Amino acid sequence: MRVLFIEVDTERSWAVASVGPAFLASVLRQHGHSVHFFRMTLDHTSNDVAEHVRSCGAELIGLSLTTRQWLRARQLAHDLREYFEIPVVAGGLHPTFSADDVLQTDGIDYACIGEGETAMLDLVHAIESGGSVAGIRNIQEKVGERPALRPPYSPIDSLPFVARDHLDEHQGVCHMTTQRGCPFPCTYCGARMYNQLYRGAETAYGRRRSIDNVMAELRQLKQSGKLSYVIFLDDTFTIHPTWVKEFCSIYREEIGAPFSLHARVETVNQQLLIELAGAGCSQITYGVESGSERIRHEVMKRPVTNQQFLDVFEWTRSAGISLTANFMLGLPEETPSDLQMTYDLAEELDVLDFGYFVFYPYPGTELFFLCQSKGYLPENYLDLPANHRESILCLPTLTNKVIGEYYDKFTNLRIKRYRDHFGIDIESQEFIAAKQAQDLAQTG
Ligand code: B12
Ligand code: SF4
Repeated sequence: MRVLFIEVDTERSWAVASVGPAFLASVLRQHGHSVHFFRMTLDHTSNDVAEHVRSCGAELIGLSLTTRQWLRARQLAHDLREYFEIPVVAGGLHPTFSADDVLQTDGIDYACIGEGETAMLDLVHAIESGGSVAGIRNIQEKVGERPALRPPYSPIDSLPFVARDHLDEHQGVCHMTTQRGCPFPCTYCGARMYNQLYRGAETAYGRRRSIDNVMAELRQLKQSGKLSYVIFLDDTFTIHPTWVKEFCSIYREEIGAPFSLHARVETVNQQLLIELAGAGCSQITYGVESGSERIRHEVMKRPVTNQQFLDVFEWTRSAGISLTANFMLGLPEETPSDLQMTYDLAEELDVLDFGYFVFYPYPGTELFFLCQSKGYLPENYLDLPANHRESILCLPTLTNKVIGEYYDKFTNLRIKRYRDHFGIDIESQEFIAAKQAQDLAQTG
């Protein structure tokens, strides 16, 4: 069967493309299906996408969706249905946790809940053979019950390497994932909700590829001459210190290309950072999120102190690794004085590269349910665009005006940092916004 995955862009600079379809594509190809990819950039209209659907002869369309992609994807699915009767399946974080809403849209026929590799294969076989889709685990139909879930894919090493033609990779910058799942309980995080989804399944959702398997993929990339930098997209690369140490020593010997990763301060120590730096780690992104220990501990379930951030940032710098820090503004129960603490911590951490985002309650997360139960979440939340600068919430402790003021303070801090470090004046807010998004797209 000819399957087309469409990536729906919502910002110019998020340019990696979803990793999920890149896994699905390689599994489908292994089974003889032909898989195509189309990126709907901000300049494309639904008509342009329809042209592509026609020219590639798609028989099934796959959409991979985070919540931010939902509004544009909903319109696209609706428009495509005006032209074709080609079945459309939506998967990814958003359909997983909002399947009923997603399936109410004209033009979306199926939602995939959770992991999609074998579910998509079964769906393709059913459609191709004219068989019934009912009863395919993980696939929810428009009308019908929530499907049973198959256990998380195991062993994870038996998955084929990702189809790299689905990723936007240039000049030898390659994206890698070495694991699925993150064990931490952060209440704002969409990713950790997979652990909840699969609670009680016969295989735990958290799985890490073996070092041999990851190295085999890296060697293949190196041999093809297409490897100059590796971006590890894993949620928290550093959760298994023994794995990481062993990986570092093999990577250093055999690959040696610089790489970046995401970590949590609780999962690193000075020695591990030195080993990572020795293997080529050139950049680490840490989520700081809030400078208020009350908000971090009580609202976000991140029991870490500000001093831990200061120590780890110092160790990271002294290991020679550059830092990116991410902050959130506008959390439930946050007050202006909490926001001030976040700003103060950002100043104290003295990071050149940082991202700052207004909190958005992703469906399925603990904070989503909290916002809903406390009446902070408007009923039409799925019709409201997620925006980095404004909250969709009605918070009793913060107004959008105050959140916006702090957002601007962060922007100004960024301008000041650039002026201090590079001696250049980057006054334009557009430049800052574009740089911020671009950096995050590079680092995930
Ligand atoms: C890598 C990454 C990125 C990359 C690539 C994006 C991508 N979509 O893959 C980049 C850097 C571009 C990125 C950007 C952003 N990201 Co991001 N990102 C991730 C991260 C860390 C890993 C994704 C990944 O590789 N997963 C591995 C694959 C294999 O898993 P998967 O995507 O879930 O796919 C499986 C199933 O869902 C299913 N499936 C997926 N798609 C489809 C499609 C079909 C048709 C089917 C049948 C099945 C199916 O099958 C797949 C294989 O089993 C996740 C965290 C996470 N662990 O999910 C956050 C995450 C997806 N990002 C998130 C966010 C918020 C963003 C940003 C908005 C960041 C921001 N600062 O605000 C931007 C904008 C992205 C956008 N377009 O909306 C949130 C999304 C929450 C939500 N509910 O929407 C997450 C969950 C992080 C979090 N902690 O909450 N991100
Ligand atoms: S550490 Fe990161 S990926 Fe893990 S649960 Fe917390 S926010 Fe999510």
